[in-house]
Amino acid sequence: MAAGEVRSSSVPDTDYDVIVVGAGFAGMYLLHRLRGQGFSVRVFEQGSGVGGTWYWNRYPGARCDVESMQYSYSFSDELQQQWDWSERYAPQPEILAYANHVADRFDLRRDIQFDTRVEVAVFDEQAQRWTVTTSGGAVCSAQFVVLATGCLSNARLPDIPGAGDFKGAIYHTAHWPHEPVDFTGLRVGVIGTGSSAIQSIPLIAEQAARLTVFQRTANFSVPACNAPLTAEERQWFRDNYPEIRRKAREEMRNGIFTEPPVKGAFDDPEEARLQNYESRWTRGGLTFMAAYNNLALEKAANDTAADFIRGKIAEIVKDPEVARKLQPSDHPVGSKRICVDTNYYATFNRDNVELVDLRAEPIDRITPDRIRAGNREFPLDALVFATGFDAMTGSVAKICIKGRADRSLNDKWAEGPRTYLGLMTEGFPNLFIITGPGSPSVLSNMILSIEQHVDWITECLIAMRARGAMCIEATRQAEDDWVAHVNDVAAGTLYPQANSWYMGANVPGKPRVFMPYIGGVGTYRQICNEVAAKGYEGFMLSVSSAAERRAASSERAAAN
Ligand code: N01
Repeated sequence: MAAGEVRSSSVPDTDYDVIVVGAGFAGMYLLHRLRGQGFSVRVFEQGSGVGGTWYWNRYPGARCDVESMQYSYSFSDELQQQWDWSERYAPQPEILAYANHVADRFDLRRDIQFDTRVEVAVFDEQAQRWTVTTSGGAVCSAQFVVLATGCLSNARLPDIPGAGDFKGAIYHTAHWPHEPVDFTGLRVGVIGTGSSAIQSIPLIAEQAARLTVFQRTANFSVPACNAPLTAEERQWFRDNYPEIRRKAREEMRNGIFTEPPVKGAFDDPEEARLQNYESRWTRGGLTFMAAYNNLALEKAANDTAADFIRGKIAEIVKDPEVARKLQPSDHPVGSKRICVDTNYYATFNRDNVELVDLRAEPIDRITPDRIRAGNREFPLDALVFATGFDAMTGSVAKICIKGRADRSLNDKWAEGPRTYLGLMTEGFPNLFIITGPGSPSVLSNMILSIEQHVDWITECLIAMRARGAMCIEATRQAEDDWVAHVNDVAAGTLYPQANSWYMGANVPGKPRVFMPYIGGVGTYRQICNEVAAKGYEGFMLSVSSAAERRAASSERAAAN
């Protein structure tokens, strides 16, 4: 059956309590929690294995930018005590091995159907259930659907003239082959200089005969300072996990346990400020931005951090003209996700690497064997698109989702995503989103935010079952208020000043809305908990009579 074709009247092949879309870290934990509470659950996953983003993003150098001792599940103490991370930032194969270990350890695979996309989900107002159609043509019904589709899972290929004509090897960082790619002796082009490019460029440069990097926007990157984890370091985390996890959940804005900033950039004299930046730089990682508490709020404060990084680039890169091109100048540091690298800037000192500034020399065309940019020709054997994602909404938009009155979610979100708490959207009852727009999601340690959403949704379903409630739906008012709050909080920061994927600015035609909630994971958790404690304030819960429920159930049984 074609994508988008709706078969809501079809007889479902199977009924479930919950259908989960995606078997990344969110879908896996949700399955574990819900199954433990006696709900019948089916997970559909388009890949052939678990792991979501870590299943697809296999490019050279792929690593998480949150330290592995923290970018890991906390729900099982045995798991966090027993799993041995080898490095401060584990490489992609190890994170994928961890996902597979979790799937085996908690016996998840028996309820996951791989190689299967959810194409259509339609809410049946009479039955108060979702009818879901998969790429295999199966039709299932469920009381609840949960979109665990990931925020960075819909890879983007830019519309560059002639891209389809290229006859050499073509790769996208987010759809990397499962077998190793050998660039030895090849002339390679990389388009893009975001996190994926910044991680892969140093490794590709070591293999390729010649590497040309096509940069449209220079990005801020700080060193990862990655290293093997010692047994003592691992043990320190293990001994202190209860407090580390608690602080990360409740006290850190981004869900990453670190020394929190206690003052603003101008509370230190210049010398002390530079020392502070230096010590953050040599420690490495995303927590560079936690040097001061006003870096995301005040441009002048932000400039001090941005100047520090620009200075580092000038120190590292030998050719001053190349260094100048690599120095970001069009956005505050951190307003696009800061990158974390190993030897990125130093790679441009290599004789076999060239940087092309697309602002000065735009790509004119891709031909069968080269890129033409400015008035120059760059012959290539292989081309790597490190061009990112249609973030946060892209994977949801690929599913034909119809809520009340046959209204499509894509229509509702045409001017930008609207949610209540990033968890639900009005008019689409019993449809949950994990780490959806309007929640901290991509501004946080994703696994921490995933666990929070999964726990909240699970508790909600348990509460509904206890009350005999069939349906939960965000009210229009609660959604309007939340969207206004999300926008207000973002407007008080420097984030909206960048043309970032947070804003949808990387996808031509996508509405410019700051999508994640920037109020911090602690505040957000508190709000979600209070909403639940007040009987799911801002949501409508409807209780069908027992007779109605029995009738619906016997109708379904007869149809099966
Ligand atoms: O994607 P991006 P990414 N012509 O969107 C350029 C997470 N992640 O895959 O900035 C030329 O950041 C585009 O240029 P511009 C992390 O959250 C995490 O690298 O739009 N260039 C940009 O340079 C990250 O933020 C990890 O002007 C074009 C690049 O392509 C997010 O994923 C690792 C172009 C895209 O950069 C996305 O990262 C990897 C065009 N037509 C990813 N279109 C870690 O955990 C786009 N570009 C470490």
